Amino acid sequence: MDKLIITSALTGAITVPSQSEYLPFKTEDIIADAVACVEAGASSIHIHARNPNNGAPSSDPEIVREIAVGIKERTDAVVCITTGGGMGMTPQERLRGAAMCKPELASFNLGSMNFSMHPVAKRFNQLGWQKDWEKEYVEGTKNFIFSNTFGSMEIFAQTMADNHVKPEFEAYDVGHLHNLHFLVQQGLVKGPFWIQFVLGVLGGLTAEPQSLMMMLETADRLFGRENYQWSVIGVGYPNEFHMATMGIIMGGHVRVGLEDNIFIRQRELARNHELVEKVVRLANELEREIATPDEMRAMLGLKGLDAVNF
Ligand code: KMH
Ligand code: ZN
Repeated sequence: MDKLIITSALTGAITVPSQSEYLPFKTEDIIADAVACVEAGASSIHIHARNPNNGAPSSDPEIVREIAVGIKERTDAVVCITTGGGMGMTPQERLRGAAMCKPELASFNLGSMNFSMHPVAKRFNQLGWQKDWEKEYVEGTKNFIFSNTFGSMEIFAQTMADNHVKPEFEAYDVGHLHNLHFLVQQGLVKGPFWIQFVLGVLGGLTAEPQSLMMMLETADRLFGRENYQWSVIGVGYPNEFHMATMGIIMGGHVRVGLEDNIFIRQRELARNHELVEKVVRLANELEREIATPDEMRAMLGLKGLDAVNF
């Protein structure tokens, strides 16, 4: 098996500060978490911008750039910039950071879907919210459609190609793989593909072994096993570590981070680097070696840090 690529998704746009005191949202805290995760064994860092004053998700490309620069100054990690953004952002807003920074990787979401975390609101309506924007934001996800139409996917594909950014394809359901197949047929994207299976979102496929197997069988049939590499996210706890274990034993790769899960074990909040350390421990036990950033670059054919614009 190839060495294991571990991606750390530090903050995202779904987890809110009330959920965890460890969620980084100040630019320097996001960078510090990235450094700690790379030291722990992550070779790739998935970034979103946050308003450094109140922690709200932001699409400000200058903040994205500051984060990317800070990570590059202190690590040799592969930076993957989100184009998924957060609730209420247009596709054009979501693309700004990646278009400006021209990173080695950017996320490319493969279809529209419900994407909700509204059940979380109940707990904080009792406990109280830390930030004034959180209640409306979290409750608002009940009616949120994460929009990735064929029209916007065409723009994402074109923008990434123009800026020499390799897409990290985010597939939340089996139909998303068929959407990717359609984009291939249209000549909008070509392999070999780097696919992230995102399992456990409320609105997408569950984080169960059967779901992952169905995704893999479909991807094998559509693209051929030799034409893609995959990583898996289990959203929530213990999903993150169940899916990580499957990624480790099946020759896939793994993403963890507070964007997707806030717990290191039952009822115990995690720091970002602790999630990476736990995956490294699992991989050690299962005798799978960990990839360095440069080994990841070689495996995925990435353009290298010299070719980014940050
Ligand atoms: N928040 C994750 C479930 C993106 O940034 O483009 C998916 C994600 C999407 O990371
Ligand atoms: Zn993300």
